[in-house]
Amino acid sequence: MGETRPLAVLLAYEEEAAIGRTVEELRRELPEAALLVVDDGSSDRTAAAARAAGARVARHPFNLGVAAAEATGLRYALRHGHPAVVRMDGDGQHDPKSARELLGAVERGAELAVGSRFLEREGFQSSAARRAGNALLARIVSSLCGQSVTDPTSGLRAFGGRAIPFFAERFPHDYPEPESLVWAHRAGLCVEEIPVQMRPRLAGRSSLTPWKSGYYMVKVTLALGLELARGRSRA
Ligand SMILES: Nc1nc2c(ncn2[C@@H]2O[C@H](COP(=O)(O)OP(=O)(O)OP(=O)(O)O)[C@@H](O)[C@H]2O)c(=O)[nH]1
Ligand SMILES: [Mg+2]
Repeated sequence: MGETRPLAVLLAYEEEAAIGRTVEELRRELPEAALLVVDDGSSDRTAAAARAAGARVARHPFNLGVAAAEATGLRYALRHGHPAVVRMDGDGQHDPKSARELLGAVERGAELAVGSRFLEREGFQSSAARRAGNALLARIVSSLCGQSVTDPTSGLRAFGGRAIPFFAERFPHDYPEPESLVWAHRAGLCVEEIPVQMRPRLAGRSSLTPWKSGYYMVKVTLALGLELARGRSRA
């Protein structure tokens, strides 16, 4: 209790090659934040590398997925009284300066601030196929939320106010980002997109193989379709 610092939560799965440098950069460039690495049951030396670089580590005994790891970070923040949380990738793709901007938006009243690569279209833009998938999801999520959303798959996001207990208690399964925007909107949370630049991963391998990307699109589109049906049945 009594923590006044924001908390940076780094999600990491099999990131032994990148997590050390990511932690070191964050400690240097975002010294105002406390730091937690959530190691989601990695079989490599992710947890040890994060600790060696000076991070506190919460470790899942087996792999539970990004959504559960995000909730672990938010529960930690609630328990320790952190007023704001910024979630970042453990592979160095997210710039600490952008994290600071998202935390600034939370300080000004946003409850969920999402870093968008596509508002100013600068920095690492991902592959053409993934941009196309993102554009499709952006159209669906924008129409469900009645608010323009340009980067619904962004994992660089900050939480404050009611969004911390809300997403500590419930989370969409598998890939939570697009669905969680719809949930936040329905709960009346203040959601804001902020332009950010991302970078290529520092080292290691992407968890998203072409097969998994296909699964991602089908699963998330179906989940958003269910959200649409739920919204209609409530109306
Ligand atoms: N908690 C948790 N984190 C994961 C899991 N899979 C990947 N991650 C982390 O989530 C972040 C994003 O995953 P990436 O594999 O880099 O996916 P991406 O950033 O969309 O893809 P690239 O641009 O190719 O790096 C990274 O920090 C990973 O370590 C998982 O099963 N559980
Ligand atoms: Mg990545």
